[in-house]
Amino acid sequence: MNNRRNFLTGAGAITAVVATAAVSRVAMAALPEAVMQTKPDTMAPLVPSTGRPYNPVITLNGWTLPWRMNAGVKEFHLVAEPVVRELAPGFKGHLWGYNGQSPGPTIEVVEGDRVRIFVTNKLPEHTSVHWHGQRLPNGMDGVSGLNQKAIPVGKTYVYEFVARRPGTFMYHPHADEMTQMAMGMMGFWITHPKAKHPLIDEVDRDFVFLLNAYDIDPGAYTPKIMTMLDFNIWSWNSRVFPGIDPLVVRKNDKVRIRIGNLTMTNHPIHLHGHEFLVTGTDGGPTPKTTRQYEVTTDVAVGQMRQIEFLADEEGDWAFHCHKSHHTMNAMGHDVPTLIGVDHRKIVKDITNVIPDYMVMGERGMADMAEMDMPLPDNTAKMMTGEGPFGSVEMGGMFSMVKVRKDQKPGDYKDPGWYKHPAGTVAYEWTGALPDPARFASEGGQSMKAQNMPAKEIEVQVRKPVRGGKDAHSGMKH
Ligand SMILES: [Cu+2]
Repeated sequence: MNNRRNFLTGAGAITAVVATAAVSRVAMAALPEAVMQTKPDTMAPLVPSTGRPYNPVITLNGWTLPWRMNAGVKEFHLVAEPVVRELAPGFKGHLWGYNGQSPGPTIEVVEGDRVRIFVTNKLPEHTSVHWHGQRLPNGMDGVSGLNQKAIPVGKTYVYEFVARRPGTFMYHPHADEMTQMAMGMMGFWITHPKAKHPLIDEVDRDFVFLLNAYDIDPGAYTPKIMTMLDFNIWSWNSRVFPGIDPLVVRKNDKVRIRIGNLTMTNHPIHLHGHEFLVTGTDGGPTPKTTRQYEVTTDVAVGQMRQIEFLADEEGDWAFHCHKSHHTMNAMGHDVPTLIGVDHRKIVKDITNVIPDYMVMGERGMADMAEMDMPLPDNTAKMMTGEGPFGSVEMGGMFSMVKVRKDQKPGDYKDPGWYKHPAGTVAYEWTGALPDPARFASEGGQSMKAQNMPAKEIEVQVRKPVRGGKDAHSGMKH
């Protein structure tokens, strides 16, 4: 009865009329099982065994929520709750999420499906779920206070609507959003087309992940929720490199990757070795005339982007956010640039006082990846990840698209490192070197020091004369 009462008061008068019949059916049946997931692995795509068929997506370091069919309605059960998420091996976050994980499970339905989602609130405060990008009755849009009462602690609310347009969507709370999204509450939603769609191609592999960000002090477990800009954990599906699984594909597969951004800044997502088309946005599939080949696409805050390419080049291709600070793990941002600074004298003085003192950065920051500095417990190294040729010196929003000709269809297992054919890897030159072409400047290789200004310079600022002559061109405005 609780469900029924909450549903009716929450949904408002208009949708209550639509939902009355559904609610009585709901009241007869027990809640669908709340399926939980505690492992951060990439789970195999969930091939639909009931409902209409579709080609399932694969959620990077995530999973798809199973459903049950109830008189033609697809029923899901989301549980909003505190979770422990492994962000990378050896680094855990105390987050909030759904069904044991942050982000929550991906929800996959087919265009035209009637969907009923039970949302149980096990958080310490009220919540709601907004179905980002969907066409639905206003009372199902999930903005607490505006479209419904917030779901109180311990209660279950029901959302019900028809998935009207195919595409890529997200879900997240619209109640104390700042806290709940900073804590990791979000998930993906895919509506597959009901029939062959002129703008939606069939693909061999269809990956999805969310861009999210946290501010977790080294050694701490809980994100700081008041942070607006200076995040230190830049993650995909609440994982950071080297904890993000590779996107494994078979050579000549047609690949789709769907990316949603629920951080507070934009992320230019960059793929190596291939060109892709942006085939879909928040609004659905893009018209074919607007598509152009890209190697980087910016995913702005609150946006979804869907890219497609033919994976016809074998190898381990880097795939990452192009903001270089976003491919780093936690670091102190107030570290000064020390390149070229000679520390020998000062280090000697400091080690008299602090024997363990270590200076960083006078040759660049690559030392960070090579040195095994003692870190506080539960801290991801800033630059890390061991590749076949040494440290990859990355963190954060970085993974790889691994293209293999012998990868079996439907096999997503990591094939290990790419074995380069002989003679196709950059190598050291040990022969005689030709003189490099170099701009012959007066100061040689380095910039000549100049004392500027040599003498005092007077600057005159002249205001343009309105309606008069332009001093530079003599033209009348
Ligand atoms: Cu970024």
